[in-house]
Parts: sequence; structure tokens; C-alpha cells
Amino acid sequence: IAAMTHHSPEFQPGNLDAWAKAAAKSAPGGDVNALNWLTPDGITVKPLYTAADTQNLQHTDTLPGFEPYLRGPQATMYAVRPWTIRQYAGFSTAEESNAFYRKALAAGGQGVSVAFDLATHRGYDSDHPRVTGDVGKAGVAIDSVEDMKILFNEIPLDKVSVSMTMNGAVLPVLAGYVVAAEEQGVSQDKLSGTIQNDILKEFMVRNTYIYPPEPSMKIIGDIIEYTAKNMPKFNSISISGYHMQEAGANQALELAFTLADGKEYVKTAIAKGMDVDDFAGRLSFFWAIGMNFYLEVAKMRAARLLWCRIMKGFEAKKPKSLMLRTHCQTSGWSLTEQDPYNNVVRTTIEAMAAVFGGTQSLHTNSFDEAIALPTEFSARIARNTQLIIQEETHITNVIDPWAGSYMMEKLTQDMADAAWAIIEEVEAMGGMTKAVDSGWAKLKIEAAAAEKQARIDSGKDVIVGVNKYKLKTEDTIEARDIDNVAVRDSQIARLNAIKQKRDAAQVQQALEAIESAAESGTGNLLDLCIKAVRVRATVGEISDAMEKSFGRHRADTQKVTGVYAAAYDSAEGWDKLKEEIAQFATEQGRRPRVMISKLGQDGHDRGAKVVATAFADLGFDVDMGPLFQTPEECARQAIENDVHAVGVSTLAAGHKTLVPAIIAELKKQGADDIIVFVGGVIPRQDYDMLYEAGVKGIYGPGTPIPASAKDVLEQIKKALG
Ligand code: 2CP
Repeated sequence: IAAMTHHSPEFQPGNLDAWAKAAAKSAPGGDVNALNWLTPDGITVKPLYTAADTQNLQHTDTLPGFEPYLRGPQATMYAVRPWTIRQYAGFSTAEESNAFYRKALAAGGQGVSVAFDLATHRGYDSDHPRVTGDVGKAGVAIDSVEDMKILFNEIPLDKVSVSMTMNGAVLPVLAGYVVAAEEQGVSQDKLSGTIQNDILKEFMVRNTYIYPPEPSMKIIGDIIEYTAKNMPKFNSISISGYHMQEAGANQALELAFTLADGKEYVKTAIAKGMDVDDFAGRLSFFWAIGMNFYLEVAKMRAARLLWCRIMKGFEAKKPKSLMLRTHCQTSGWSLTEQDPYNNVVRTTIEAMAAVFGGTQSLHTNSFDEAIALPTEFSARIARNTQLIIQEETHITNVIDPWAGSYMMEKLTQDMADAAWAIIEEVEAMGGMTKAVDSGWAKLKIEAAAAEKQARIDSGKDVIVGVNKYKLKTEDTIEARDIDNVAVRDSQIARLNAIKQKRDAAQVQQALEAIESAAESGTGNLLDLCIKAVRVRATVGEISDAMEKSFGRHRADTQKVTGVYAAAYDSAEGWDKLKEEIAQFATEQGRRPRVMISKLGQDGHDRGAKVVATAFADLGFDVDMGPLFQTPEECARQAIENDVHAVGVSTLAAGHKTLVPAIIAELKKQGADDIIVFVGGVIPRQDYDMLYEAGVKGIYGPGTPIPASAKDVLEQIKKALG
């Protein structure tokens, strides 16, 4: 029988040499190696894998539910319980968001995931003058526990697990959730859920920090300590690579930096005197899943392998401490404004990668998210994408179905090796806090982003409907719009009512206790914040109390140079534009000068950084405004630097308030000769309104940078007459 199966008379299997000869006949230039794909991570993906590729791998004989958990943290995985369908949502007021969650849960959603507005993220109450454009946009506005109670009204917090994406104002928000549950009759030990609480990546990419790194790490230590003791079912942190990939990192970089962040948090908790096994089982992770299908599956498997290795290095013993559990979200960056229904397909492919990679929880994006917040319709399609995979396809019946694939096993090892090399580089620098502090990690991601953009703009990386197979005309689709003024007014009314009713002396006392604990470094800050929330102190007041001794973090605005130009290799239009810019400089006595700015609390700066890099590589003089400017501050800086143009990058829906405001400020300060252009996520239906306000150019997602640069140059020339 053995002889029959190995030398079946039915076919002649061939061997590798023979295959190479046969393949060379159709390979470009007769070279099989030309079929290799060198990924952005530096991994060579070959067109063919065989048993020889997996011969020496140690992990291929392992099992799910056992070390190193590469094949999944649970023995049965989806065969018993599929991943949690957990859709990230939140907008406008607590009432509206609550209604949205309840409908979603009734229609098949399985957990809640709260998106807070940027004012809340940055620790400002809705009545703060810095956040007029941000309240209720891109998330729900929360000022006090009264808002939290409305947010979770009729959602049983002892049954439904809740994820809260919060990093900056993590203490008052987590405290608000605990107190809202308490007033619902649910004690802390029954609460299951997750708080993002991952500050290191905020300094690299997401930018919703409040305090500098050191006190921020103290806060994280306090939260890990408090939850380990009082909230055993609650995941104290969601160590996130998601935002790194969204900001441009390739998969190996995302994996490495995230695991290195994880190491740093473990060290922080151990330094507080905790036993690793007392908290490590409640550290969880969060990956972005983009369009590099094989790499994403490999990344998720490699992540579990490496985390087990890292935790053994800390001498963790409990299985739960060694297994990496993760949430995934399909890539928002991969969504296109052009031909947007294609995004349903992209999201489905990405969701499949997350599922094949063995995720514990998943968010699938809605197809309209490159344009605005999801509508009821687009949110339904996104949720159903997961329900269909769970209930129609039978994909869930088999655990880790890619195991044993020559390609996937080898790629898993390659991905683990690539990430491990970066982790060791970080370790040699003294760990992730140092790598972040020096700006090195951020620049590494920004360089990857600029390279990627140049590959897209020069057509090397294809995006259907954007740089290939473009439609001549696009239909506009329905987009959700939030009346930010109405939300702000209603938040301010509720804030005022709370302040009138509460016991001011009690509040004062609770805030002073927080202030002195922050000052002295003693006491658990989460414990003190819960006490302050009970007596109705607000998010802004609690944040201020800590800011008094912690201070507010200000980021450097470094930018990479030369990276975009080096990766952009469609020289023709590029060289001509560079010449035009040089000619402008000769005629005007100086180069065209633009200020790229971010207004309000929107910290998504990938686009701004990539544009700044590319414009500088083209020959513009580029100033980078600091994050979180008010229109008034931005106008002042633009005038002081004597720029020709201000380019506003907006991704969090603040454009209708903030863009007219910067134009008005420039006028007010006597500089209406400075032109304003806008880039980012802007629904088509808002274009007219912005042009009427005086904007000279609008560049949505997918605009090739050389095209926008040329247009800006023309507009500057026109303004100069
Ligand atoms: C699961 N369980 C099982 C099995 N599967 N038990 C036996 N056999 C099985 N096959 C058990 C688990 O051990 C667990 O119990 C319980 O069932 C729930 O399963 P889970 O896998 O822990 O799922 P979960 O409760 O949904 O938790 C998943 C995560 C959690 C990943 C651990 O941290 C999470 O939900 N994260 C979500 C993060 C998130 O939504 N982030 C939003 C990002 P025990 O707990 O008793 O063990 S917003 C993104 C935007 C872009 C932003 O950040 O700005």
C-alpha cells in the first residue's frame, strides 16, 4: 500500500528542478526568481512552497490551546465559540449612541465597543473653548457619569462585554463606566470588557495623549493594579498595532512595535511589585488587518508564537499569561472614497484574514468610512459580513485551517523572524519607551507611510478605482452628518445642571485628593477617580486635577525627508513639477511656502506627514503646524512664517466648523492673501460649502500628491497675480 501511495501509477509528480525549468519558460526574462514578491517587510514570498520549506520549523507540530498557542489560544476555537462580533461605534450624544448599540445588539452584534469624541479623549469637557469643532464628532461626547449612565441604559453590564477605546482620559472614563455599572446594580467583579489604555502607541501614531510619557505610564500601572485586584474579568489594556498599520507601518513593524509595547507594560507592572501571573492573563492585543492577505494571517500566528516566548522570558507560568488574545479591525486606511461599494469586498477579504488568523473579536468597517461615519445601512452590511462568515460558510468548523500549508507555515516563521529582529533592535535602544521618546519609532512608521504613498502615486501598488480602473463619474452616496452645534449645546446644558445639583465641597475634596496623589506618586489614581466620579466630578475636572502636576504633553513635529522622492519612480511629471517650483523660486526670490496644519483635537497625522514630506521633496518650503492648534493659533503661525498657503488636513469631521474658522481668522489678522486648501476625509456634499467659505482646493483620499502639489502651486501663483 505504501508503495502504491508514494509511486502511484496514476501520475508522475516531477521534482523541484524539473519545476524550475518548466516555470522558467513562462517567467519574465526566463527567470523564476522574477516571480518572487519582496514584501514591504523585507520578506521574500516565493511563487511556490514545498515540504522543504517547512522541514526545520519547530512550531508545525503544535496544537491549539497549548504552548506556544500559535494555532490559537483555545483548544476548540470557533468550533465551540466563534469570535465576538464587536462593532466600534459612537457619535453625537449618549442617547443616540445608546439607541444605536441596542439596535445593533438586537440585530446580531455580540459586544459593545464605544468610540468617544476627541474632546473626551483629550480630557476636555464639551464646554471647553479648544473643542468647539470636536464635540460629538467621530465619537460620543461624555462629560460625566450621567452621560455614561445614558450610554449604557438598558444594556446589562454584567452580561454584555464592553470595549472602550480610551487612552488619554482613561482614568475618568474607566471610572465613569465602573460607577455607571455600580448605579445599575452591577459590581466591579462582574464587569467584562476591555479598555484600550495603550499610551505608548499614542505617542507614536494616534496622538490622543494628555500627559507626558512618564506619568502616563504611572497611570497604566495603576489601572493594571486596580483591575487585577477588583475587576478580574476585565482586560486592563488592548495593546494596539492597529493604529501603526493605519499610520503606514508594514506588518512586521506593526507586530514588533506592539509586542515591544507589551513588554514595556509588563515591566511597568512588575516594577510596581506585582506578580506577572496576577495580571498578564488580562493583557489583550489589537491588530489591523489590511489587504496583504497571507501576511496578515501569518502575522497573527507569529504574534502568538512571539508573545509566548516573551512571557516565558518574564517567567510567567499560567497558561493565560502565555497566550495572546486579540481583537482585530479591518483596515480603515484601505477603504477608498472612489467607487465605495468596492470597500464591502475589501472588508470581506480582510475579515477572512482575521478569522483565518484566529481573532477573538472583530470589527468590520462600513464601506462609507472613507467618507463619513457609518449610516444604519452601511453598519448593517458590515455586521452582516461577519454573520455570514460565522453562520453560512462553515469556516468556523475547522481550527487554524491554514496550518500545514507549506507557504503559511514558512511565512509565519519569516514574519516572526522579521519582527523579532526589530524587537531586538528596540531592546538594544533600552526598550520601547526610549524608542518612542527619541522619535525613532515614529519616524520609522512615517518613512514606511511615505514609501507606500509613493508606490501608490506611481502606480506600482494598485488600488482599484483609485489609481487603476477609475470611474469617469462617481455617484454620491448618503453620508451621516452630525449637527455638532446641537450636540455641544445639549452637553453644556447637562453639564451646567450637574454642577448646580452636586455637592461642591465633596467634589472639591475628591479633586484635591487626585491632585495630591498625582503630585506625590502615592495612592491608586483609578481608585481616587472612581470616588470623584461618584460625587459627579467631570471628565475635564479630573483631567485638570492631574494636569496640574503632570503637565500636558507637546510632541515634536519632526518629519522624514527624501523617502517619498526615492520611492516615486514615475519621473516624467515629477521632474517637470520640480522645475516649475524651481522657476517659481527664481521669479519670486523664494520657494513656495506652505504650512500643513492639523486643527482641533484630530490627531490623525499620517496624511499631513506624508503630504509634508512629499511637498518638501518636490521643492516646497514646508512648515508643519503642531497638533491641536486652534484656528487662531494656526493663523498667527502662518502669518509669522509668511507662508503662501495653509493646507488643513482633516480626518475627524471637524472641517465644517474649523475650515471656515481658519479662513475667517486669517482675514481677521489681515492676511487674506494666504490661501487655504484642505485634504482628508470630506464628504462630496460638503465641497460647495467649503468652496463658498473661500477654500481654494480640496484633495480627498486617493488624490496623487503630485497632482495636489501642482494645483496648490497654480493657486499660489494666481493669488500672487
Ligand atoms: C472563547 N472562550 C472559550 C472559547 N472561546 N472558552 C472555551 N472554548 C472556546 N472555544 C471564552 C474565553 O476564554 C472568555 O472567557 C470568553 O469565552 C470570551 O471570549 P474572548 O475570546 O475572551 O472574547 P471577548 O470577551 O470578546 O474578548 C476579546 C478580547 C478583548 C480581544 C480578549 O480584549 C476585546 O474584546 N477586545 C476588544 C477591543 C476593541 O473592541 N477595541 C476597539 C478598538 P474568559 O474571559 O473567562 O477567559 S476601536 C478602534 C479604533 C480604530 C481606535 O482605536 O481608534
